[in-house]
Amino acid sequence: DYSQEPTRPLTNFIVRNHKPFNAEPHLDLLVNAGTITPADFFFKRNHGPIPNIHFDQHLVYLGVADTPCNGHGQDNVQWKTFSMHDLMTRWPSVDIAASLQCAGNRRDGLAKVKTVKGVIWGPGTISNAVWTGVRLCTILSDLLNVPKDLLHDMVRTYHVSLEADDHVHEDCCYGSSIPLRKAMDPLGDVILAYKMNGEMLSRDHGAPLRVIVPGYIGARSVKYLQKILLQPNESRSFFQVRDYKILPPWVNSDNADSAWDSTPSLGEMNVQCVICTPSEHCTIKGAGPVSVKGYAISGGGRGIYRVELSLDGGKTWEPVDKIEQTPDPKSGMYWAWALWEKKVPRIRASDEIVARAYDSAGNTQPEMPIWNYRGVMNNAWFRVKDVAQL
Ligand code: MTE
Ligand code: MO
Repeated sequence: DYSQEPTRPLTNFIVRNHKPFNAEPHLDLLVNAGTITPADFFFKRNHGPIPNIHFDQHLVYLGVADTPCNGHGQDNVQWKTFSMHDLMTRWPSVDIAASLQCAGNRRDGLAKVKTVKGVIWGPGTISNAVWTGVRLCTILSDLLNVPKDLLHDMVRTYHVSLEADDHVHEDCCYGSSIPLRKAMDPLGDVILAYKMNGEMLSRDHGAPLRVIVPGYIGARSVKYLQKILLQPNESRSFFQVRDYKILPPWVNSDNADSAWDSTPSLGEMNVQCVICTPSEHCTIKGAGPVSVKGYAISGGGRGIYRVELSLDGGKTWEPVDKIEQTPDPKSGMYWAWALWEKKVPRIRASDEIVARAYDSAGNTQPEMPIWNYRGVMNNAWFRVKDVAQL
């Protein structure tokens, strides 16, 4: 039922779907909005109608299962609950700046190679915000009466199933899981967030409560959070086991069934780099130098240490002039994107502008798109052609 959707500033966005609402900001607006993306420019990715959850009545359920389970309707779990008021008063809150990037960012590049399944996103399905909330590890250590030693043991094999209070057609609700080791890592910065950029979460972005899993694909940052279950297996939600996987290139719609189970679910992001301005087929007025701007990011908190630009389709490269990326002041991890810039003297119509990044582990990007049926994690060199400077 889409009769209660929030209103959105549509002019900032390229709308890929209205029901469910899926939209990415125009790239020039995204990069010019600065390091912290205001909600009005922040991409929006939904699998169903936006739920209307009553802040005061919302309860989050928390439990531990000792046998593998599917997460839905677990009778044998002793649930604990906390309200939004509990969350905001019982535990200290922290601010974490982190980017969310959909695993389907740049799916359009893979769709050009061969048919893919999914929303055909361009390169704007990423944004960065400061999230305020409570560390998941604080809540788990405090509320669950699991002895410290046992929790320490569970960290090696357990998962945290995260379920939403919404309705989607693929499954009973949106759900996902992350390894318990990520949730319990005090430097992993996983939080249950109720504020975005200093304001209470909007409905589009998960009100009243969402998970933020820094360094991971956006799909793990579950919005409208209702259930948290520690379990010995990964979530069996559609979104964990039948989606968000890089299926091998020989797998397509006919033979995907058997490949899903043998392919791991995505967690950490790969290295990504996009040119936001100038855009393909644009005309720049004036003969002066052109400022080429974009973003870059990697997964797992790895920083971007180099961004390179080519004007000749990737034959020769030069470093960009400036890369701005700030690590989290407490953990030292790079959860937030890097914005970069390079001034080039001029751009000729025959130039092909290409960008690529390297992260602190030396990971970089493939020259050509690597096709996969779900069209995820496309991080091929980013190319901009046909820019005219008059
Ligand atoms: N959580 C719920 N409950 N429902 C959803 O559809 N989409 C996921 C994730 N969490 C989703 C969700 C995906 S795929 C992404 S990329 C991010 O939320 C998008 O977050 P945003 O809409 O705040 O940008
Ligand atoms: Mo996503």
